[in-house]
Amino acid sequence: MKNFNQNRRNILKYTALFAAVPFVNQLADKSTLLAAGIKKFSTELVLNGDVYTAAHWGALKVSVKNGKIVKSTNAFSGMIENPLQSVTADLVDGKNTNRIKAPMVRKSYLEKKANHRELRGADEWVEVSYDQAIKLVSDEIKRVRKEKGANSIYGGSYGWKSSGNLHNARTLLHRFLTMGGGFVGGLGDYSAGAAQVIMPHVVGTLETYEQQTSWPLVLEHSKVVVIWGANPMDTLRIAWTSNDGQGLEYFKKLKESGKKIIIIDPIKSNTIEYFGNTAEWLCVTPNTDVALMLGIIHTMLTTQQYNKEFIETYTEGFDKFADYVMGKTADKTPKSAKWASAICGVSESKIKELADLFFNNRTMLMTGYNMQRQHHGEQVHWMAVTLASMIGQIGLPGGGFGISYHYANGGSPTTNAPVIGGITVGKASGDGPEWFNDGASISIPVARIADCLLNPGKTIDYNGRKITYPEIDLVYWVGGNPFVHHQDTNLLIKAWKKPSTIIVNEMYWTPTAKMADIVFPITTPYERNDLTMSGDYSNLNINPMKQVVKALPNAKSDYEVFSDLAKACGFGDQYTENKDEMTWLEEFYNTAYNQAKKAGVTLADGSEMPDFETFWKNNKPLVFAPTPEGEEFVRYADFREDPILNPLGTPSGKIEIYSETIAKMNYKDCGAFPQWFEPIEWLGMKNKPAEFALVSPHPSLRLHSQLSNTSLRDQYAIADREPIWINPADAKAKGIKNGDIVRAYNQRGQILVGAVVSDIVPKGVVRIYEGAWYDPMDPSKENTLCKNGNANVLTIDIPTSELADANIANTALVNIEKYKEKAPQLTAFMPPKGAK
Ligand SMILES: Nc1nc2c(c(=O)[nH]1)N[C@H]1C(S)=C(S)[C@@H](COP(=O)(O)OP(=O)(O)OC[C@H]3O[C@@H](n4cnc5c(=O)[nH]c(N)nc54)[C@H](O)[C@@H]3O)O[C@H]1N2
Ligand SMILES: Nc1nc2c(c(=O)[nH]1)N[C@H]1C(S)=C(S)[C@@H](COP(=O)(O)OP(=O)(O)OC[C@H]3O[C@@H](n4cnc5c(=O)[nH]c(N)nc54)[C@H](O)[C@@H]3O)O[C@H]1N2
Ligand SMILES: [Mo]
Repeated sequence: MKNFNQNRRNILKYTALFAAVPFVNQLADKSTLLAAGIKKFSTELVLNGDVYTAAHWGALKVSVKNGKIVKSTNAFSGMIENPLQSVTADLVDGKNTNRIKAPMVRKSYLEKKANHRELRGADEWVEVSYDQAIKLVSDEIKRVRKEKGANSIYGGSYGWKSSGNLHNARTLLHRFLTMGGGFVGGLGDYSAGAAQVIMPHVVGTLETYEQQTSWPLVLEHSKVVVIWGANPMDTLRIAWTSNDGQGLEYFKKLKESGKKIIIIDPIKSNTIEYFGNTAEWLCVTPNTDVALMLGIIHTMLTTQQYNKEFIETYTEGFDKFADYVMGKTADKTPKSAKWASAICGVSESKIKELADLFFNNRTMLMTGYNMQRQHHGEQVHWMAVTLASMIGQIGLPGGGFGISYHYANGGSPTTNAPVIGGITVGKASGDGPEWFNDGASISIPVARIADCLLNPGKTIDYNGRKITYPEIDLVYWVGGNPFVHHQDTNLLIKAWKKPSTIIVNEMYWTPTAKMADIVFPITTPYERNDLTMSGDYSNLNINPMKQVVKALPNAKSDYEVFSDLAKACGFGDQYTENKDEMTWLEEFYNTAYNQAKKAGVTLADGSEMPDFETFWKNNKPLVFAPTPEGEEFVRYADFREDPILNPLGTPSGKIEIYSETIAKMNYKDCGAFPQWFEPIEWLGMKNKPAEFALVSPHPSLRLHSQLSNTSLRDQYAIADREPIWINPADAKAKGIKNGDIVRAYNQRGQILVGAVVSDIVPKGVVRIYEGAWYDPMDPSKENTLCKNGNANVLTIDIPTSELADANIANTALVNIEKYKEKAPQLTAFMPPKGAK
């Protein structure tokens, strides 16, 4: 799902660098940890000692005593603390871990009851043998494929799974479904679904997952840094491959730099708390950043303080956009600072001040993704690029815009590391850009899943083309948690009743596992061997992911499950290529090893990259050094230098402030240039359906729903529920006190949450982090209360626009009231009926 700018990487020469390496710290424990009696690629477990592995939250050193995990820390010392790294033991077997202990099937499904679909989530479960489960699933997949075709099997299976280049759950599923004859896949992602579709029209690349102007240059050259709708001190705790930890270190340096730092966010985020008086917080009304940007742009136009030369040389169609800004188009409304202020809540004088500040100083606009996970989310980054174009510093060191500084350590200089291999889908046949290509026969935008299940045959618009929903009869989900991540849970429950069969591979009894018909118990990453790189943009490390503890008796890796399913379907050898776990890992490693040998790449300390046997035996991450090119990388420098020789990948080769391509699509909810559209629900609307704006950002002490079932929850749960942050004035008006249980509700559903009364949220706004495990009070009833506080019970399941069809998780209004009934017992972390 995420693919990083390989082109950019490839043009960076493999240069060995022996100079000082920033933030490449020493291994926490230098002693080489040898398990007793290592043979070639020994997979014998360390019963007492330290084992190195890695997760989304970074390279880990896990201490084991008598075969049990006793401690887990960063593999490197001296890094900013990341609490997510401390709970490995809980993930294997803690108080709330809630592991799936055996293959299980829902009773009425097993008994082939006619109404069995109605009972999803409310049924009893029955344990079956592994062989029985394999037969049941393979027979059913064969049946559905034969009777209804490949396009009735949904394998989009969106989700963050675990790190690791072999035990890559989603790719393993796709490999199985591709080799079996095809499936329906998912387009795009939940993270940046709107930005990644609009940006190629505007700047010719995805932009969202690409290397940013390097941090050393930002620290050296930027005078003003704007952290716009981003909360990097929380979101940089994780990365798609594995976190290299550098982003947090760079933001710390930024804090200490004395630069002018502005953070624009409706909520006083942990990043704003962290920056304290070294930054200025601008509190903006949720969903109104486009208006704020327009106010700044209008000011620049009226004062004529904008870079006309840049606009002329490097952009397309500014005039048409300027007419809109000045009120010369149909709406006849100048988007003045005054106009903007009335919408976004930032004062007129502040808006004017920003226009002046940005134009007269080297300014870096660092935007997050939240603002585009909103209705008309396409407009935000398009407008930000337009604003940056008027400032005119795109392509200069420390100037312009950056969409990924807050995510996966964008801006950490790229190293000379060779890249390890990974499991692939096999023969793929998609028609999108490479990273969309998951081997699917056809694909639907990921966030349209409920709409697709409910409306087979419906045709939707998507980025200039039409997609007709197939009729899905079987869903196979691995490595994702749609009953937490998808908007409007109650609608998803209805949609989920449509297919004949739903299969889920999971480690835990998550809400999604509970909503399945058949579940396979999966090993945690600490119960299998793997490899991963860290630093999605830096490629700083190659990490061994050594098995830390013995696997639960019935748990299998996704690889084993799909290998056995492939065998049962008659293509086992093709699936496994007759390789076992360690053979694959050796092959993946050797891809990198051979590259390193060929290019003369060494490790950061100048030593040779070890062969696989030595690497595995040594049991520690390899560290590579940034290249000079990586450290001096300026995004769009080549385009700025020569826009004719180095045009962008847009039709005009320039930054498209006006897009003829989009104009031709004729969409009512995405025009030919960026503009302000009123969101479907927001605080400034007439006849509000509910009182408060709900902001549901990413949790600081979890990765979405992952780590919910660990002791970290003790640090944030209020009255055993997900917290809701409420402004003191609002709490007072509703008679809600700190620690009270609150019912948050709207026309879509209702949830219980625990009150945190705090002025970090402004009046009229409440915050509930995404990621709480959905926990229905009575799963047999419609619109039942979620006892644990999953924000998505309240969010809206419509697309951003016909262009990107991305989710709008962060556009919703809700009501709140003190919950006066007896607090129901939480069951989110308990197995369902029939399961141990
Ligand atoms: N309201 C609201 N909703 C949102 C968002 C928001 O901002 N607000 N953000 C959205 C975004 S950006 C995202 S990316 C999504 C995230 O949504 P998800 O990616 O679905 O969230 P995770 O909690 O990471 O779910 C991963 C699941 O995979 C399981 N898993 C981990 N490793 C393995 C493995 O090896 N094998 C198998 N079989 N399973 C494994 C985990 O136990 C977990 O249940 O949420 C979206 N939803
Ligand atoms: N610890 C941790 N880190 C993560 C994740 C996680 O679950 N936990 N998830 C990862 C993933 S998959 C993704 S996609 C990224 C998500 O990265 P983002 O989407 O950037 O993260 P969010 O937390 O959703 O939002 C960032 C900030 O935007 C603010 N915000 C909300 N609404 C508005 C608005 O209308 N205007 C403005 N200006 N600001 C607004 C929020 O209050 C929050 O402080 O994070 C990644 N990092
Ligand atoms: Mo995401």
